[in-house]
Amino acid sequence: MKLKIFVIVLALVFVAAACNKNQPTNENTQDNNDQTQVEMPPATSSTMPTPDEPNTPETIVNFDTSATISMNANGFEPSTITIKKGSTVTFVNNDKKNHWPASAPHPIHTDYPAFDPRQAIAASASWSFTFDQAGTWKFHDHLNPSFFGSVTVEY
Ligand SMILES: [Cu+2]
Repeated sequence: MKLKIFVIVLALVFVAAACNKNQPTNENTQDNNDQTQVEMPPATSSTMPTPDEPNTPETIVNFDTSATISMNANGFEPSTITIKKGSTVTFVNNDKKNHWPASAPHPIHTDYPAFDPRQAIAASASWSFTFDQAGTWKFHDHLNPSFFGSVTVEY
């Protein structure tokens, strides 16, 4: 009988020891959490391709070009153009009269408010505007709205 009691006591000691071992095991779990945090940088590195994606549009923006639209007695020439986003269009007044290129609609120019020199362009003078918003922007001559055209801005 004493042996059985001794064995039971031993068993209890082992159980207690096992419980003590569980605490270090919990610490190991915390270590595993640390390892999980260490695994975060690889997750961040897997996010690396995402910064590469914005680089693609940036590269397209670097296709920055310029275009010229002549303003003469017959209107705009060319009256319709397509450009890359970020391109600059120069409106050159080749007429003897003033001209005033501006965004639709006349007379408030609210489609693309910045697309408006807010003053007439004198003969032989010019006005440049950089289109940084994609879309098709209709424009007209504010001094002669029967002259009109459009600028299509692509990404
Ligand atoms: Cu107008």
